[in-house]
Formats: sequence, C-alpha cells, structure tokens
Amino acid sequence: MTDCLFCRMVAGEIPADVVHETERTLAFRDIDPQAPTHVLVIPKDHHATAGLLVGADPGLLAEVVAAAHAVAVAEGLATDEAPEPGYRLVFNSGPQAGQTVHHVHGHVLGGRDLTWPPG
Ligand code: DGP
Repeated sequence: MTDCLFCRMVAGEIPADVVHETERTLAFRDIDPQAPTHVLVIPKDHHATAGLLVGADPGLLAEVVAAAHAVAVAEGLATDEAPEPGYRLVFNSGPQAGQTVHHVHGHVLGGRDLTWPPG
C-alpha cells in the first residue's frame, strides 16, 4: 500500500468529494477550503511536483490544466470564451512554497476577490 495520500484517494481507499474526473485526472474539494471554490486537480499517476511532471509527461500536465479549467467553468468562475469572474490555479512546489502533499496538485481557487501577492 502506498503512503501517498492522493494516490490512496485515486485508489478509493480514502474518500474524496470528487467534482471532475477523466481517464488520467481527478478533481476533488480541498478539505480546508481557502475560498468559496477550492478544488484540487491531480494526475492519477504519482509525480511529486509540476516541474517533475512536465519533464516526465508534459501531455499529462496539460490534461491537469484542462481539467482545472473545466472545474472553473463548472463552478461558474469562467467560460470557454472569457475569464470572468476569474480564478487562480496554483501549484505549490517544494517546502518554501508550502507544499505539504508530495503528489502534484493544482489548487483551483475562486468565488471571492483574491489578493496579490499571495502570502
Ligand atoms: P499544498 O499545501 O499545496 O501541498 O496543499 C495540500 C492541500 O491538500 C491542502 O490545501 C489541504 C489538502 N488536503 C490535505 N489532506 C486532505 C484530505 O485528506 N482530503 C482533501 N480533500 N484535501 C486534503
């Protein structure tokens, strides 16, 4: 059994509030939402960071970004024609960026005004 939390969610060993799924990606609500919409989008295969994934399988990273956009559209944060009202897609990579789960995940955040720069 893997000790990767998100691999275990992909395997169905840990429950997830799934909002979108494709053959190679999964999207589910964050357990500790930081905005009205806070969804995590992951590749089903294990890769630690976006930077490692793009080297190993750039098409899969593109599928993750496409899934994130589909989630944003489904959540009413954008359309396929326009980015209104808008959303943020964040990949924390490494300890200084605050990555705590070492299976690449894009945070889809929206539904409120998001400040910049982030903390
Ligand atoms: P990061 O800090 O970028 O590695 O984000 C990890 C995110 O994972 C964080 O926002 C909280 C979320 N998370 C941690 N454990 C669980 C869990 O068991 N279920 C869900 N849905 N999200 C989790």
